Amino acid sequence: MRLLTVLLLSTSVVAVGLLGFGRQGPDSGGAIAAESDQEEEPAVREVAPGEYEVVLRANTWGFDPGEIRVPLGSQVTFRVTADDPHGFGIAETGIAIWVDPGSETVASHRFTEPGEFFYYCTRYCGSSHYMMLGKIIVEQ
Ligand SMILES: [Cu+2]
Repeated sequence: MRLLTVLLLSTSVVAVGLLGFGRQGPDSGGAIAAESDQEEEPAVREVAPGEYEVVLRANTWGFDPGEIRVPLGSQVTFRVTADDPHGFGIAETGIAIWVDPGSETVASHRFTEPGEFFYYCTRYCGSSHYMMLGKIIVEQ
């Protein structure tokens, strides 16, 4: 009986850990998934001084756009949609989200270091999953 309890408890811990996977850390602006009927075309636009919005689409196997340029210090909000189940992550920012077809997932980050930051799929999606890469260039 005691062994069974230990097994059940450890299984629960693993399950909670798995449920948490794919969500992002608290300092990245939160992730919100919302149903969306209309998909906007991929774009990068300045919505206010120093604030950018990226409409990003994940597909098999790539991202559109595949390259984004923003000035140093920009607050960037990523609105991510997908044609198939995919993910979106940027290691240096703590952003690691999952994206499902038919919904939009939003994550935000302020880029305070210049350089190149790669984004990638965070959810195994098939043989070319590891090819799903894009690049953000933060210009000084
Ligand atoms: Cu993938």
